[in-house]
Amino acid sequence: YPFSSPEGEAGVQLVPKLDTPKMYKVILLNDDYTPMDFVVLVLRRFFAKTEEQATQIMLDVHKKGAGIAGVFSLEIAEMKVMQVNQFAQLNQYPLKSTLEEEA
Ligand code: NFA
Repeated sequence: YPFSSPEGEAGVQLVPKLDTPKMYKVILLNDDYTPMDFVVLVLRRFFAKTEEQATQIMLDVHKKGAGIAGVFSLEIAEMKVMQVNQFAQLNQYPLKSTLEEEA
């Protein structure tokens, strides 16, 4: 549609946009009880981080209270949050992750 705007009066969408899908951050939250090694394991297992990457992210979460484990489409991000929270609960640790829409 080289000569027409995709939006009509009042910004109503006239042409379906093949948009870049929104991306979502999976945020890891700090707590006082989950062992550091367990957090590193989670980052390696569910976010494909190297030992070095996982350690850096874990320490960041530990010091700042929260940190980004990865950025994904909504469907994948929701699955990661479920997997992390379930795995932590199974191991009786309070570790939690949440979703946040990317800016
Ligand atoms: N704060 C936890 C501890 O001192 C480690 C931790 C890091 C927990 C990142 C959760 C997330 N054992």
